Amino acid sequence: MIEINFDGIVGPSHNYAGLSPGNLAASANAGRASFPRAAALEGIAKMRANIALGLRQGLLLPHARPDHVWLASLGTDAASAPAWLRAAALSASPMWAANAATVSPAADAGDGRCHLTVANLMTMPHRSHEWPQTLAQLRLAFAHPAFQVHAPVPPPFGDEGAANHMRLAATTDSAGVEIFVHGVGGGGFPVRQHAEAGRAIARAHQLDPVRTLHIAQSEAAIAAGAFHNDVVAVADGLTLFAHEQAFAQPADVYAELRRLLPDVTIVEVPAAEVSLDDAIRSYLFNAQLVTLPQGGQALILPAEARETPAVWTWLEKMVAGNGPIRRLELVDVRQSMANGGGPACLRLRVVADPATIDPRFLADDAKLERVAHLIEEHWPEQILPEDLENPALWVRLGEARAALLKMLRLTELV
Ligand code: SUG
Repeated sequence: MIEINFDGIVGPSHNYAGLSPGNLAASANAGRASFPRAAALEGIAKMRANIALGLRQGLLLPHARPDHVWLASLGTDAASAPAWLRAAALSASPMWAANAATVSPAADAGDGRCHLTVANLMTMPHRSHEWPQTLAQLRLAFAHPAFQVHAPVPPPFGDEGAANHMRLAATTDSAGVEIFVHGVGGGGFPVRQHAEAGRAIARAHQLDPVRTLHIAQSEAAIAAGAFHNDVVAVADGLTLFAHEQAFAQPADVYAELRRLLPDVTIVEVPAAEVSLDDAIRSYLFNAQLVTLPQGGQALILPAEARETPAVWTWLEKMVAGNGPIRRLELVDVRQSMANGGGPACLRLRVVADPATIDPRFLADDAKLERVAHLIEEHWPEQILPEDLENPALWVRLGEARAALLKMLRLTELV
């Protein structure tokens, strides 16, 4: 069993329509020109850098955009829909694979299978129509009996997938502690993860209630723009890396973790050294915290972490110390960052035997190089807000995705 990071390939419609209230980066960049080709190539470069570190890499595919099926279900189409609805049907948001599903490794589940529940993403209209296409992909990729793929939790219980879920475990094969993090208040911004959704998923995944925590995110974090827990905390192995203001009751959370996992290391970043605003601006906690094959943990950080002085000072001090995180790797995912999605948003972690996964969803350098060439040929260089109204763009988006599906022999996803 190993951890495989499935990254969402950035779709050809990547644009800045400002569709996510509470997501400060996306709101600040609304109306700007986007660069889908560069965005997708940044994502490919991140995947290749992770492979170079010895990590296993998988892929998830962009969705059909505009989503004609969704628009039809609303009694409209791309030509006659109001502008905001058209933009919602064109969003490339499925790139943020951390929001695709919640994953419980086999070692945690009563039936010894790896469980995945596709996220309903119901709070934001542009994300609420992702799940049917995500579910189709997960059912293909994880068709082996080692997995069980579940349909989403029904409304009104909002679920944002792995972005609000953490797991701590000594090894990939040993039973872990799973933590579901929900919002209670958002300080004027929407709360996207509902407590009842986490409880429903824990039941469906047959998790041991004794080793499952349902905890509240702090209202201050959501109000500061951390609408997903993975913007203020991340876990890997026996390490929890969190901001002091991530959770509503941090002392209780830490005490419970220390009781369940006496070897846990909690690396808490004090607000006095890194403010919540700096943490969110730099996406410090949206790093991929990974265990390297040669041992030791690394943080794969957005380049913005280095450009935020308080954050970089703190990180340098941390890696010079005796803690478990010894290595810092920077990646440039600026196009995604400008929509509020960092390195960890772009990936979904699955613990599995790679032989049980449909190989079309697994990536190596050679495949990623071919995908990069296809992106260079087919992805639009730039999208301006007014381009979203242009039927020629909609046709081009369909052709670009079709070319990718054909190359990866995934044409059943059409
Ligand atoms: O849901 N941005 C995404 C960013 C998701 C980040 N994911 C994690 N933290 N795991 C969101 O807010 C912006 C799209 C736009 O405005 O066009 C957007 O959907």
